[in-house]
Amino acid sequence: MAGSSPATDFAVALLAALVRAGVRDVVLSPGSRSQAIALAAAEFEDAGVIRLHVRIDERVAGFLALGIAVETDTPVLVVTTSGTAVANLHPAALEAHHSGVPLILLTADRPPELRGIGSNQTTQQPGIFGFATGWIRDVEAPSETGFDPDYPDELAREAYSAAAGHSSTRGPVQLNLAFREPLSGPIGALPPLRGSSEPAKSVVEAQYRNPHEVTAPLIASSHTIVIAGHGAGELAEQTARALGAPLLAEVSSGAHFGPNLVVAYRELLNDDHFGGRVERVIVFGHPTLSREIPALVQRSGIETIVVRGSSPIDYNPGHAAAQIVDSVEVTGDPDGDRAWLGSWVHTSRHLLEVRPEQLSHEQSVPAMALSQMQVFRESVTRRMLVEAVWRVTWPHDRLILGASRLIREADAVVPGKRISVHANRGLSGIDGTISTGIGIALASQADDAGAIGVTRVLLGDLAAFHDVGALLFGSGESRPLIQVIVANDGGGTIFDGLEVAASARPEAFDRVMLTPQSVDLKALATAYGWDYLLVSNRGELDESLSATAGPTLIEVPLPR
Ligand SMILES: Cc1ncc(C[n+]2csc(CCOP(=O)(O)OP(=O)(O)O)c2C)c(N)n1
Ligand SMILES: [Mg+2]
Repeated sequence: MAGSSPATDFAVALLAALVRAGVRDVVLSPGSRSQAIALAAAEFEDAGVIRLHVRIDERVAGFLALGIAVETDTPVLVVTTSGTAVANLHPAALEAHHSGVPLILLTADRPPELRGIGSNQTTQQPGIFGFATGWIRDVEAPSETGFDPDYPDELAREAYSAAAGHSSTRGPVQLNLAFREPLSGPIGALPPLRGSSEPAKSVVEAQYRNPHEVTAPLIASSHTIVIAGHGAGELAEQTARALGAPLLAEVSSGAHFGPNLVVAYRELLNDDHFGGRVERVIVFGHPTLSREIPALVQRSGIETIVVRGSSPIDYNPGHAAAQIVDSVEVTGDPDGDRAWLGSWVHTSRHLLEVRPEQLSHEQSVPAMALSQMQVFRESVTRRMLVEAVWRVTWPHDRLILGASRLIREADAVVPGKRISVHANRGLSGIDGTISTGIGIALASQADDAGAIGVTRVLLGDLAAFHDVGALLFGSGESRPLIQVIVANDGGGTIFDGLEVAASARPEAFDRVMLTPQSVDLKALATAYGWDYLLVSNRGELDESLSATAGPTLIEVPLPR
C-alpha cells in the first residue's frame, strides 16, 4: 500500500474491512488522534462506498448514529477522538444497549506507553461504557512492522457480528484504537471494498445460527390479550390476529394497527368486565407507557408469557412471568371466541368517541354550527396536535416521539395506522431526540431507501432545548425533509401530573422540576439556518404540517 504512515495504512484497511462486513453509514466528530480513520472515511465517501455524516458534538453524533441504525437495522460506525469526546457517546450507547440498536463505537486512543502518565487528553477508554458495550477490543497501535493482512477483516467481522447480535444481544460495541505518531500519511488506492454485487453483510450473517431458541406453543383461547411495547414490531399484531386476541399496542411499538387494536386499553384494563377477566397475557417488546400493564402482569392468577426481543433485559415486572421465550407458535381456531375480541375492540372505539375530558369545543356543539373560520381559529390542544401529526403521517414518512406527555397523549388516542413510529424508550431520556430524528430522516431519505417522505419529530420544549446542538448542519451535510414540532408549554409539565405537584411548595416545584425556560425559538431556528413556523390555531397547524420544505422548526405554544 502506498501510505507512509502505519496509522493510515491500518485505518484504510480496517475501514475497508468494516465496509466488507456490512457498514454503510459512518458518523464522525473531528479530532487529532482519530485523523487516520477520519481522513480514510473522507476518501471512502468520495469513492461512494459509505455515507459519511460529520457532527462536531459527539453526543449528537451518537444519537444521530442511533437513528440511522434504527432505520437501516444495520450497525453504524461512530468515530471519535480521545478523552471527553468518548464520554459524550455514553447517553446514546446506553439507549442503544437498552433497546438493542447496533453501533460500533470506534474510539481513538493513545498507545499504552502514553496512558497513565498524565498525557494530555488521555483517560481510561477501554470499557468506559461499562455494561453498555457487550464486546470491546483495545487494539494495539499500528507499527512499522505492519499487520497480518487478515487481521482487519477478523476485527471488523467480530465487531460487526457482536453489534448485530449474531451470538449474543444486539447493541453497541467498542473498538478502542491506539495510534502513534505520525497520526496520518498519504492515502493510496483504496483496497477492494466489495467482493461481489452481494452486500458484504451476508458473509457475516450466514455464519449465525442460534441453537438454543425456545418456542412456546400457544393455543388460541379466550381471555387472552397481546401486549406490544417498545420494539415489539409487526409480529405482535400477527400473533394477536392468529390468537383472535385483543391487541394492546403502544403507539411506538410498531404494532399499533390492525383489526384487533384496542386504543383505550388503560380504561379497559381498569374495568372488571375487561381487565378483570384476563387470564393469559402475551407480551412483545418493552411496555413503558402505562402503569396498568405492569400491574396486570403482577396480578395473581394471570399467566404471562414474555417473548424476548432485542432488549438485553427481559420484561418481567415483579418476576411474575410464567415463561420467557424466544418465539411463539399459535395453534387453534382464532374465531373460537369472537365475543371476547369484539367486546374489547368495540368498547375501545366507543370510549374514544365519547371520552368527555377530551371533548374539544368543536365536538361539543354540532359541527355544522361552527363556521369554517371558527374551526380554523380553534386553539390547539395536545390531543388535536397528536391527532393532526398522526393524520398527516403515511408509510413513506417517519414519526419520532419525544419522551414525556405527548407520547402518552398519542398512545391514548391515535387510531391504528401502519406507519413507522420511533421513540427512544430504551431509557426514555429526553436527550438526543432531535439527533435521533435527523438520523432516521437521513437514512430513510437516502438515495437507495425508496420513496422519500417527511420525518416529523414531535417533542416537548425541554427535550427540544436539551438537543439544540442537533440543529447544526455543517457545510456539505445533507439537510433532510424534517419538521421538528415543539410543543412549548413552559417546562416539564409532565411533572404536574405527579403527586409532588400538590405536595411541594409551588415556587420550589417550578424552580427545580417544572424548570420553564424562555428561549426565542424563532431566533434559534434562524441562527441554525432552519425555517420557522409559529402555530397558534388549528388552521395554522394543519397548514404547517403539510408544508414540506427543508429542515423546519414548528413551534406550537400550549397551555400548561
Ligand atoms: C436525559 C433526561 N433528563 C431528565 C429526564 C427527566 N424528565 C422526564 S420528562 C422531563 C420533562 C420534559 O419536558 P418537556 O420536554 O417540555 O415535555 P412535557 O413534560 O412538557 O410534555 C424530564 C426532565 C429524562 N427523562 N431524561
Ligand atoms: Mg414542556
